[in-house]
Formats: sequence, C-alpha cells, structure tokens
Amino acid sequence: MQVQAVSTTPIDGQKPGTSGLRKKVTEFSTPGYLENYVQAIFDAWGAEGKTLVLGGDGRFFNKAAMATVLRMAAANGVTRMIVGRDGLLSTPAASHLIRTRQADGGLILSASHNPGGPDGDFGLKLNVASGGPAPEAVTDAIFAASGAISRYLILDNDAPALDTLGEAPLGDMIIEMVDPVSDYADLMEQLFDFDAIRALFANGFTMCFDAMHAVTGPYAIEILERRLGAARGTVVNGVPSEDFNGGHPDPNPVWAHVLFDLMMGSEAPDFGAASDGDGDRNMILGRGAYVTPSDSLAVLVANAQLAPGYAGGISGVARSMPTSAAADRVARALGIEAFQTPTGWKFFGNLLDHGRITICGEESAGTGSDHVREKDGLWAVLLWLNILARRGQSVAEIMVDHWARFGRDYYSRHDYEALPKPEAEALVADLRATLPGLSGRTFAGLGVSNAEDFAYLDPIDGSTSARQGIILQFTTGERAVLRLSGTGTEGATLRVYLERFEGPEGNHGLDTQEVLAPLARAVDQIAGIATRTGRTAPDVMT
Ligand code: VG1
Ligand code: CO
Repeated sequence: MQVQAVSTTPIDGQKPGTSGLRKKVTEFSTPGYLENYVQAIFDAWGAEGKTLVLGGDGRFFNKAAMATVLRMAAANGVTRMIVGRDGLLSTPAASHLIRTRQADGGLILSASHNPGGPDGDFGLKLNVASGGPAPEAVTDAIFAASGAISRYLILDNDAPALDTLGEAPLGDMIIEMVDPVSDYADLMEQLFDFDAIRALFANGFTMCFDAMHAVTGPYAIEILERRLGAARGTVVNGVPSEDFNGGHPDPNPVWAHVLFDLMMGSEAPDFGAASDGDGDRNMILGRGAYVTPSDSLAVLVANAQLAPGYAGGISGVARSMPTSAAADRVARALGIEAFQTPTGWKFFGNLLDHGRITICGEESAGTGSDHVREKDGLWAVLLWLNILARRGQSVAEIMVDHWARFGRDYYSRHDYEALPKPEAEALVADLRATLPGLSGRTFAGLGVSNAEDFAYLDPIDGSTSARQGIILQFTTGERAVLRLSGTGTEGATLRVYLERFEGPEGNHGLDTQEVLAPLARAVDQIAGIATRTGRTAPDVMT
C-alpha cells in the first residue's frame, strides 16, 4: 500500500463562479483529467482528517470515477468516506447525509439533467459542511489550483467493490457503505403528513411518477409505493440506467413528454410528477394541467403550513431572478420576506442558514426548503401530495383558486441551444452595451420602462455578484430576462425568460405562448436574436 505522486498538467477546468465541473465523458475520462480536478479540490479545500460523503446519479463513468476518487481521498488523508451503496446518492440525499452525519462535505458525481453514456456528460461537484454547494470563494480557489497543479496523489491499490453495506478500510481511510435511501425517506416522513397521503392513495387516488431511468427511482419506489401505499407501477422508469436509457433526464414538457402526454390525455391519473438525473429537479402535473415551476413554488409557499414540517409557518421565500414573481405575491399576502437571488442554488445557502427563508425555488424545476441545502425533487412532489390530500382538490382546481386569489404570471423560458460561443457572447455583450439607452423606447409595440444587468448583494455576508442576467421591464408590466447558461457542455445556450402578469380578475385560461408572443417579438427586436443567430424559433420552450 503506497501513495504515489503522479505528475500531471493543468486542465481547462471549472470556470470561476460555477459550482462544479461538467464536461463530456470523453474529456473527463482522459488520463489525469478527473485526477487533476479531484486533487485541485483537495489542495484548495483540504482533505486531511476529513469525513466526506460520496455518491452519484449512477451515470456512465460513475463507478470508475468513484474508484479513483476513493484512492485519491485515501492518499490525501481523508479519514472516513461515507458512500451510497453502488455509488448511488441523489443530490438531496447526499446533502442530507452530509448534514446528519456532520461530515465536512461531500463529492457528488453527476451532470444533473444532462444526457449520460459514453458520448454524454459527466460532472463532479463539491458540497460543504452545510450540505450545500461550495461557495464561490471555494470554487474559485479550486479553479486556481486546477490550473497550477503539477502532481496528484493516489493510492496504488484498488478500491473495494461498492455493493456491501458496512465498513471497509482503504489504506488509512475507512469506507462506510450506507443505504442511499433510508435516511432520506425517514426525513420525508418527518416533514409530511404520511397518514393523510396514505389515506389519499387508499381511497383510489392515482399517480404516475416518471423517474426517467435516473437516480430517484429507488427513492420514489420506497417512499411512494412502499411507505405510502401507492399502487405498484406508480413509479415508471424506476431503475437507474447508465445512459438514462438513451434519454435526457430533464423533467419538463419537452424531455418528459411521455408523461406530459399521458397527463393531457383521457387516461390520465390524478397526479403526475417527474425528477431529473440526480433527483433535485421536479415537474408537477395534474390531469390536464401543467404547473410551471414558478407557479409551483408559489403554491407550495401558500400552502406549506398544511404539512407538519412547516405547520409553524415559513419565515421567508427566495426565488432566482429569472423565476416569475408569483411567489413574491404570496409572500406579500403572508407578510413574509421575499428575496431575488442569481441563478444557482448556492445563492440560497446564506438565507437558509440564517433562517431568513424556509422555502426557495428556481424556474428551472428546482424547489426546496431548509431541510437540506440542495433543491429536492421528491420533496416538492411529496409537499404537493400533502397539499392535495389535505385540500381534497385536484391540481387544476388548486391552480384556478390560486390564480383567482393572487393573479397569474404567464411564464415561459425559451432556450436557443448550441450557439457558437463567440456569437452568443457578442450578442449579450452588445445588448449590455445598449441597456442605458433602452428606457423610454418602444419595440414591437411594447415600451421599455427599465433595462438593467442584475447584480446581487448578499444580505448576509455582503458579497456581490454582478452581471447575473439582463432584465428588461416594460411599461405594461411584462418582464424579460436574458442570460447565457452556465451548465451546458456544447457551445453556448441563450436563455430568454418571458413573463406577463394577469391580475386576479383577469383571464387565466389563455394559451401561454400566445400571451407571451408580443413580448417575445419585442425581445427579438431589442437583442436581434433571429438576425444574429439565424434562429427563428427557440430549440426548447418550457
Ligand atoms: C441551470 C438552471 C439553473 C440551475 C442549474 C443547475 O443553469 O437554469 O436554474 O440552478 O441549471 O441545476 P444554467 O446556467 O444552465 O441556466 V441542476 O439540476 O444541474 O443542479
Ligand atoms: Co439536477
């Protein structure tokens, strides 16, 4: 048993400001690449004497990468590594395990909703002791280390197989293999009214949960079918597959269209839901009803007190800036604080840690609370079930009631994918340059009332994050946001977020894309999307 110091060269690694490294498997598996990044984490953040959690979404390259991480952790002086059996842990379950076991942090092997397989994506992310993604100061230090590295440390013996529960040594490190599901399922049982949900299913309520061949399958089967008594077969695509069965494990109407079509058809069950590759995203559907993530956040905030874990009320709510204002309206009615943060879960961390917010969410199908420090797909599904059970209404009825009380924020995100990077960056840079002169001008019939580049001042630690997305506000109340994706692995993705508010008395039954079409035209005139990119329509509309 010997520690080897292998010489290596710097990689074109994680960009500063992003919370993990996400690349093609082909790049991740080139010799030294993963090793370089893992060593950069240990060099920048430390390893000696630490207890860490390790798990992933089971995608292609997970097992090989995990063996390397284990051998490197042992060589770098990690004391204990708590690992999900078979290398599996959903992102929220990993966050929970870090917290309950008071670990120093964890490594999550996932590229979230990105496709997997030999030609797909892989990713690795560091979470810290709070259970949340590493803050920017840490990720920036890792980035610096990955570009300066000259050697990595690795044990020369093999890592053990990851299929048996219990402890096994690797060098001086203890590997502790745990059941990936049970602790997390116990936590859910504490937060929600399982008796009420059990009674709902016992009375014939039907549901389809699409695990999209990703990590949530075993969690959903245990919780929904075993503990809550939903019929067998409620969970579909429940066995994690290395390439998500060739699919794109992103729970939205486009990539989860089989479930979507089922819910819009005549055979629809009462409730439909899906989650993503690593189990932190969710999609909520009722019979004939799709709930946008922004609306879902608002409904959950308005009804959270129906769940035992939130019976005492919630302290505040936060949403990422491109998420619609629906949750803010609920916060105002409840008399609680509402925060607007940049895109990315890490920005909720301080607010959660200091009790300023209880629930938070993003338009990209992420919702969660202070129970962990990641977004949590099944949590959102269970809170919805709890609300449905206690209110005795359908999803569609709940939405109609919600809009009648708070008004409706018609909302859609338009994505232009795989654009040439320089072109996309120039588009945003040029738009940024025109911002000061936009106010007061009219585009496609809509007058701009304000144009700004979103900058966030963290109310807890006073740190600032600038250039987080361009906000265009219109005199008639519409809002559009433009920003480039930070998670793609192919070219650049331009995201255009569109919303238009219709008050409580207004018409809430209109077609979303039709409502937003004039706004989309105005944005196109302002930013020149069609003329500059040659794209006349977005690739994905959610
Ligand atoms: C996307 C979403 C963002 C989310 C991020 C990570 O980022 O828009 O809301 O926090 O993915 O989600 P971007 O930069 O591509 O827009 V996940 O499920 O990958 O942890
Ligand atoms: Co995810």
